[in-house]
Amino acid sequence: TKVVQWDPADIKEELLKKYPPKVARKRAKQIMINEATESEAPPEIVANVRTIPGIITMRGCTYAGCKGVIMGPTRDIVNITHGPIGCGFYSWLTRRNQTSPGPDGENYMTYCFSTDMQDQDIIFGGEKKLEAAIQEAYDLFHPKGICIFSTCPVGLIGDDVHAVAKKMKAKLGDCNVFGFSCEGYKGVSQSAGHHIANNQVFTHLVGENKEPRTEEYKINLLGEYNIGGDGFEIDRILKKCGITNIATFSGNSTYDQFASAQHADLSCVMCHRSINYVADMLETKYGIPWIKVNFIGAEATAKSLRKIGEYFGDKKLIDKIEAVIAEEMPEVEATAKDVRSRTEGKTAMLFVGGSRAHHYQELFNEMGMKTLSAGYEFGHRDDYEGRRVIPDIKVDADSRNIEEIEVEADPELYSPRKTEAEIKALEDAGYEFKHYDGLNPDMDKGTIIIDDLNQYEAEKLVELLKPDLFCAGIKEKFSIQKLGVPLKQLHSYDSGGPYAGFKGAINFYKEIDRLVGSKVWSYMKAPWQENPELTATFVWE
Ligand code: CFN
Ligand code: HCA
Repeated sequence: TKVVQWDPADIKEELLKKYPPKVARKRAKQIMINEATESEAPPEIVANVRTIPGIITMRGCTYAGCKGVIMGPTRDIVNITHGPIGCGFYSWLTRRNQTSPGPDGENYMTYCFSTDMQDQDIIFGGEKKLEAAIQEAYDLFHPKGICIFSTCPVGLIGDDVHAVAKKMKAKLGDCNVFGFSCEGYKGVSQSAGHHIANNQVFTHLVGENKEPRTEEYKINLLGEYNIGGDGFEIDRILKKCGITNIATFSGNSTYDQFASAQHADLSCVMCHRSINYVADMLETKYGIPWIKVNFIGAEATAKSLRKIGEYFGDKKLIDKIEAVIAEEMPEVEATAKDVRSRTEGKTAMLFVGGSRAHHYQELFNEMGMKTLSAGYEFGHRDDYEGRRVIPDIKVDADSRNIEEIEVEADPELYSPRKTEAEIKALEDAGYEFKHYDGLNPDMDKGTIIIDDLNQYEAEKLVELLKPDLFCAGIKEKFSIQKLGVPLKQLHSYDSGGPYAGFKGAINFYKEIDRLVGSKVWSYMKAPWQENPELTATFVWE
């Protein structure tokens, strides 16, 4: 075991040292030493702002957030990318969102639909080609829905995907066709794409299925995408407890699930970042309240189930939930105890999207591992600081303008950076807050929280703090492993998973035990690290 002595302020300084002054000033606001005391508001972190040009960011684009993340996991909608083939190709199941086609067998997820834009379409316009693509998809599959996703060139040349969708919907009659203005450049990251997808799916699909539902304990599971089969494990647990999942947004989902979401009694929000807009709109339009849940980590899973039980307040359900927890936990605890003898005290860093950098710390805690540094690619301030909302914020459900929703909330009340005393004063004045904790309050004092980490800083952090494990995505994987540190992908899970729920926790413990226990990483030396002369010998004859 190695002991690393470091002062977080020095680390921050080291990270910024190489930057030109203007860049350093900007990045300094996105690198935060977590040092809030109980009485004061935590230090502010700047998030959801443009990446400085020239920096190699870990982020993706708005199209990725809309098409790949929110709509991608729905199996019986044909998703057509209007754009050059690369955009469709790179979002073709690389996220490892799994599906089970069910008795109807309808599953279009394995296909990659694209209009394959060419020079000619850029010059003369691509609307006719898009129309033909919709017709072709309809003739081949007769799907319930066809969605169209705009890539960067679509916005630049001005193709009107909404007009084409409207025309084709009227022409086809029995197929819901709608489009998304989710051009890659539309926002600073994937996050804007989530918002656009939330608005459109709510406007065009939720509420379509009027048939009432008669099951007990009806929930929607929001922000769960069935990566590596996580959603299957959560569904197994919910079913065992007797809870009915009406609609998952959007892991292994179907058109009809979305269309029936308004029949649920409660929305359970797993990834708040990507789907909070639907949660709020379901609450405003249909009066369905939402609670925050997290099924990453066995303890977190048990806590979330109890929260659902508490909401319904029915003894039959509460008893069933306790019985399920009691049945599932022994195996989890036995595995945790076994791996802990080897993982206790090991260190990790997590830099992932907009919620996993937070959620996965639960699993590491259960293994006795410590998170030294973490951050989101595109989280907003509420994901860092926790969110406190007054439940009656007005949301314009039909809005296509992604700015409107945030502006309508009173920015003063919406601010997550209130001190405990300020919150108390507002509560005394009659405001009821719904809140949950963000990444910062859950991390230790003195840990380093970094928004929109980039390649340079990632390598520097590893060099300085020498963690036992780095968690990020495919773009980071090999550069970090070349530094001799194992990288676990927390997006695609490499080839593993599920990691959610009870069975998932067991899988994760075993996988991380293997990774941090392997000796192979200490052999990872580049030739010039073993023989420094190799770098500098050059003989001039
Ligand atoms: S599955 Fe989710 S959990 S939806 Fe979001 S913020 Fe991405 S695709 Mo990658 S793994 Fe990641 Fe989260 Fe929510 Fe995934 S942390 S970056 S846009 N994400
Ligand atoms: C996306 C999808 C992604 C990328 C993962 C990665 C995913 O952002 O477009 O960088 O490894 O989870 O598949 O986040």
